[in-house]
Amino acid sequence: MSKMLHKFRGTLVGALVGDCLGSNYEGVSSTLPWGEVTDYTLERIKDEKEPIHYTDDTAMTRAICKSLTEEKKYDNRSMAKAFVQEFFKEPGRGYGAAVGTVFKRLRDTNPEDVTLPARSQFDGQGSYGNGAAMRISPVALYSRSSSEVQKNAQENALITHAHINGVNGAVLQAEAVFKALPLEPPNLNTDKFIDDLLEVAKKLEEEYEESSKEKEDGGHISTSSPQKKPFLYFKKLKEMKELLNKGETLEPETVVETFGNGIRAEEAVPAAIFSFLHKGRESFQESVNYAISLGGDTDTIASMAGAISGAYWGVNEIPELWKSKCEGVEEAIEFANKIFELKEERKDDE
Ligand code: F2R
Ligand code: MG
Ligand code: MG
Ligand code: MG
Repeated sequence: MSKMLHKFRGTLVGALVGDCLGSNYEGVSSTLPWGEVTDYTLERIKDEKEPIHYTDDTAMTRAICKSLTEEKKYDNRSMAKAFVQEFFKEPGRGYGAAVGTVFKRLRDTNPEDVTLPARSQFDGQGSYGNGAAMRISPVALYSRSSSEVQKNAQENALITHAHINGVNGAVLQAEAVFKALPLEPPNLNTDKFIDDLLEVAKKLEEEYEESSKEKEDGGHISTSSPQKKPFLYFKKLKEMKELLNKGETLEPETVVETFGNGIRAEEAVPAAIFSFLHKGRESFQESVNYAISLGGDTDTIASMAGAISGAYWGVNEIPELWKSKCEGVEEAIEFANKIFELKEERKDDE
């Protein structure tokens, strides 16, 4: 099997197992002892008779995979349709409280512009939830360049999340997966990885500040809300670089104090990238267990850390136990195969 196919499978299976295992703890208010997490993920699940179910994180990731592989191209209308279909087929997968309204409006009004329902949420602010970031890994697999990753991730996020922090979180998560794909473990240059993401964050947040100024002068802007904390992701990534260079195992409490662990994209995305850079350089398993130990939005943080770590390590480095216990692994592998083929075909168009 080609090394890259191994990594494509690692990305989607990594996102899936992170979601399934993390969902056991979603919403716990504090960090979790390491022993509690590893006892669950490495021992207690051995006794599970039923598959461990995936949640909305995976349901939406599957919808993106379906749209890409059916259309054989990135198409935002088709993405919106796939989200709506997936949601109404299984609305009980633990979706965010507000996003269902977006799907209902998309279904009932079929707007020409599929970003319209999301833009009216939260008094026109849009959602800053992590729901756009949590599903974005297939977009990173499909896209051929950083600029394509950014464009597709942004468009995709805007279907449900109009708040700039929800959108930029999705772009940064997609970029993290995209940048992990070509790396050869176990030699991870964390400074270089963060520097590349810092560059992306700086560009995104500078563009936003510029367009906000233009908006004040009557110009157009794609997201609806003001950035209350300018250069938020850029600053968090800078702090991440400093923390990582301390060269010691960081207590989850310190990490949560720095980045947060909640449902906001601005918390969950940095927490996931950090879990990969801090523990994912050791193994896939450590990365996901560490992400869960942060507490809070554990399924989503572990799913995003799992996607990046899976892109880095490849599917064979994901514990067999996890692959055997989680619902939907076979299908994730099939989607990875198809997106890999699609990308190979698109090489001819370059
Ligand atoms: N929903 C959950 N977990 C809750 C419990 C689930 C339980 N296990 C069950 O089965 O019932 N998890 C999932 O939701 C997160 C992704 O959410 P998404 O897609 O971003 O949704 P939404 O509704 O857009 O945003 C989430 C909430 O954030 C608050 N919020 C967002 N923007 C806001 C704004 N501008 N102002 C004020 N509040 C805002 C709202 O409370 C939203 O409902 C993932 O964790 C996924 O696993
Ligand atoms: Mg979930
Ligand atoms: Mg969650
Ligand atoms: Mg072709």
